[in-house]
Amino acid sequence: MNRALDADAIIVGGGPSGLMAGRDLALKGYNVVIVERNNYLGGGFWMGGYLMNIITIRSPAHEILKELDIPYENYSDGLYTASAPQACAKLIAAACDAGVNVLNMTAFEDVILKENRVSGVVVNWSPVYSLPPGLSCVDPISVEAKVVIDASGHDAVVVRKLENYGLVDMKGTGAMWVKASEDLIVEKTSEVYNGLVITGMAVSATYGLPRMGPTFGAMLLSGKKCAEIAERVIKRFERGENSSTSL
Ligand code: 48F
Repeated sequence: MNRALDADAIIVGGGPSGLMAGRDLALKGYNVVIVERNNYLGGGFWMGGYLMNIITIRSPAHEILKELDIPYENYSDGLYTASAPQACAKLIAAACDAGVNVLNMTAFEDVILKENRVSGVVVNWSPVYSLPPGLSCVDPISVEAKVVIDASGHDAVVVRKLENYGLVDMKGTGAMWVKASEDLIVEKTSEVYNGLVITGMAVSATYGLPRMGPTFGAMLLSGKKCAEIAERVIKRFERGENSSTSL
């Protein structure tokens, strides 16, 4: 908990994109905290589509499978398959081995906004939200960081908060088109508001990109790109510079 209160990066959501981003940032030496509302990490990475245990990965994301020592098979030209539980378990282990801190059973509730910059998050213990009103008067806590990452999947909870405040325009995910969606998610992974970087399906929900189904290469590639962008945001913060980025 103490390390969580001194974070360089706070990642909301411990699915594949958040784990990938966290692992790469932690390997660079940053203090990373993943805030996850469930008691387990992995998000939608534990299963392929329609209750299948196989996930698909398109080239060039299979290079990340190699990097994480995840076994895979070549299904057809440029298309690879892997065991979902094995891939998910290995990615979680890689993030933890790299030094990522995890606050599980912890739900994102709000952002800290200072001088038009997302400067941290307000979180609470997840079960508080299911308690009867008379028992639920538990105040949340706020945790500051040099960068906040929205990796909360389709819900894009951090971006949605900024939309509620009238600060960004969130489009919501569009209809299915797997290939276009994968490429666009990686391309649009970015700092959408000063101090806030988005990755994974949160990118799709923010920009109105097509849905994609049980294919995960873009989640891993987006997480990697997110870590690079987040590092630039951290360095900018440490230099005392601000930015006026917005959607
Ligand atoms: O949904 P999730 O796996 O997001 P992702 O990393 O990957 C998407 C794929 O799994 C799949 C897909 C691609 O084929 O479409 O769905 O973009 O992981 C999101 C994580 O965020 C957590 C949630 O429990 C999950 O583990 N999360 C969502 N809302 C909150 C949250 C919240 N308010 N506070 C904390 N964690």
